[in-house]
Parts: sequence; structure tokens; C-alpha cells
Amino acid sequence: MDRLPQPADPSSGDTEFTVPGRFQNLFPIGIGAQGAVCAAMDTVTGRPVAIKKLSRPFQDVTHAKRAYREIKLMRLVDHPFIIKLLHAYTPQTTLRTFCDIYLFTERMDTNLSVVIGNRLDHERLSFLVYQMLCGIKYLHSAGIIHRDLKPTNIVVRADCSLKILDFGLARSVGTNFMMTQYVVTRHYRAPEVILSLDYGTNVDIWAIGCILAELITGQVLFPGTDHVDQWNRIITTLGTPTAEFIARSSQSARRYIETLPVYPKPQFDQLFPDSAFLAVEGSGTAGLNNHNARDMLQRMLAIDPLERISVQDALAHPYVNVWFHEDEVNRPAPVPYDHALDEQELTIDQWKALLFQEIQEIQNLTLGTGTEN
Ligand code: J67
Repeated sequence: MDRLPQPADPSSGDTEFTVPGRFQNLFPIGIGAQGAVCAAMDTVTGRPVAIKKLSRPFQDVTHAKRAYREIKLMRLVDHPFIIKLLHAYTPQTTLRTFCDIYLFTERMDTNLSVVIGNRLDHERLSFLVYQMLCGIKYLHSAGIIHRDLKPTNIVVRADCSLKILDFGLARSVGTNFMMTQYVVTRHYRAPEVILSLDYGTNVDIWAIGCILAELITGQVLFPGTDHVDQWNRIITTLGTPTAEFIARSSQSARRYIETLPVYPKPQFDQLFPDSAFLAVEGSGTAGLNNHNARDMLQRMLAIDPLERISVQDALAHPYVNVWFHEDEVNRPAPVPYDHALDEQELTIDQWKALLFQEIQEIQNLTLGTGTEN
């Protein structure tokens, strides 16, 4: 097995990728809090792949837990609209020297944030929403509520097929504090997440509503700069939530909401006027029209989660049910994810040992142990 370092970006002398020789033509496509990502070709399968190098996954317990959770979840899932793990690899052969993790997944063309700004017709808009709903429904069936769906974490092909790239916030995520220079985007987080209230599966519907709105208008719907600004933008746009919702909020949230002016409910045909949509030529597919898109938005963007549409009902809505495919909507649930796995209180060295074991197991299964390519 050729394990020579392959510079990801020779011009900048950036992060080196040391991966098996079967992966060729590496070029950088992203950098984030967890590490750098390169595109490559797998010369054995002839398929394009994305390779993520987890940078210093043992720098602290938070990074180690996140790496472990991601790997476990990527191994678990099997759905056409969720990215799955093809391989995992470490060039180090002992626990003592172990320091780098490479994760390999199938590669698409770009992410959804790049698509925003191109005006899309209802066929494309509704197909994107349908796929997000199916993917999220599948994650829910494994006991995973995403809570942090956003355009940069949805990868797409030119034919509008998509895959959800990550698994969102861990259940035990404590604070939003992050010790890196990467900014955390809260623009798609549901009101109950912003207000730290109890939440259910339809937090993810809120995010899909925000993304649909952004695909239509080309603008982030609620571009808050912090929690307070995020909340203010939501209520000035969608109106003050009902007394029932406020009564169910925490005392501190209630006190704050009650200091604010009362904002009226908007008309959705004013928020999303006909001019925001591409004009339809001919009759188009039944159900795929401005009226149904607005109706879907209004149901997804209900501030009160008890009034918000469920994933099941959203999939039955006339704006997306035209795409219904049994194997995509009702795919058998995977083995439920055991949240206790990443909630264990272990030392960094114990996390390191667990990760080493996990990577070696996957490496042996998918890339072989030997020196062959
Ligand atoms: O599938 N993995 C992808 C992916 O398809 N993209 C989109 C993408 C692909 C390109 F070839 C070029 C660009 C240019 O920038 C915008 O996006 C693209 C991804 C973008 C960023 C990261 C990833 C994959 C991350 C990953 C996560 C876990 C394990 C392994 C890789 C991808």
C-alpha cells in the first residue's frame, strides 16, 4: 500500500494528506472545525470520493467524542439521501503513534449554499425538500434528531440529488462555545432550540422551512447575529408566538419575550409573493405551484412546534408527495443509535484507544490490512 504524503494544496503547502495510493488527484474542497476535506478519485472503483482528515481528534474530549459519534453514525446509516462511510484510514500503525484519521465518503458536486442564488423551478425546489424530508425521517427512525441542518451540510449533484453530510448536534451538546475560529451558524435553528426548550423531531422541519425560503428568495430568512437577534428576527417576521407557547417556555425566556412588542402574523403571500417564484410555463406538475409552496412554508415555519407540520405530514403534502417512493420514504430503520456511546465520560487516552480500535476495524474491513493497493 502506497502511503506517501499527497499534498492537498501544493501551492500553499497546506495540510498534508497521507492516504493509500489508490486515491489519486487530490484537491482541497473545504476546511472546517474538524479538519480539511479533499476531493479525490478512487482508482479501484473509478468513483469520486471526498476525504476528511480529522485534525487533532484527541486535542480534547469534545473533539474525540465528536469524531467517535460521527464515525459510529456514518457506519450505521444506509439511505440514498444520507452520506455514508466508505472507508476509514490511519497511516499510523500503533496506538502510541496514532494521531491522524481519514474518513472517506462518496462525493457529490457542490453544497446547497452554492446552489442558493440560482433561481429554481418548483420541480427542483420540491425535489430538494422531498429528499431532505426522507433523509431526516430516516435519521429520526435511528433516534437521531439533527437540530443543526444547514445548506453547507447538504451536498448536491447537478441533477438535484442530495445527501445530508453530517448528523447535527449531539444530544448532550452543552454550550455553543467553540474554541476555534470557525463561526457557528444558528440561522436554521428552531425557536425551541434557541430558547433551550424541550424539542422533538420537528425541529428539523423548521430548518428545512428556512432552507426552502432561502432557495426561493436567495436570502437567509433569519440571519441572526446571536441568540437574541435570531429570536427577534423570527418574531418580527412571523409574529409574536401564541400565549400557549409563551406559557410553555422557561421562566427566563418568558420574561424576555414579555419585554418585547407584540408583532402581527404576516400574510405568507406577502412574505413570498408570486414575483419570488419562477413563472411557470404551461401547467407544470400538479401540486407544484406557488400556492402549495407557500402553504408548505407556512406549516414548516410555525414558531410553536405543536403547530408545526410533522415530517410524516410534510411528506404527504401536495408540494412533495409527487416524488413519493416507498424505499426512500419508508426505508427500514437502522439499528437505533446508542447515545450512551458518545455520552461516556472517558479520558482523552481512553477515547484515543476507542477510536484507534474503531479505525483499525473499519480499515481492515474496507481497505484490507496488507501492503496491497
Ligand atoms: O460528499 N462529500 C462532499 C461533497 O460532495 N462536497 C461538495 C463539494 C464537492 C466538490 F467536489 C467540490 C466542492 C466545492 O465546495 C463546495 O462543495 C464541494 C463536500 C464539501 C465539503 C465536505 C464534503 C465531505 C466531507 C466528509 C465528511 C465526512 C467524511 C468524509 C468527508 C463534501
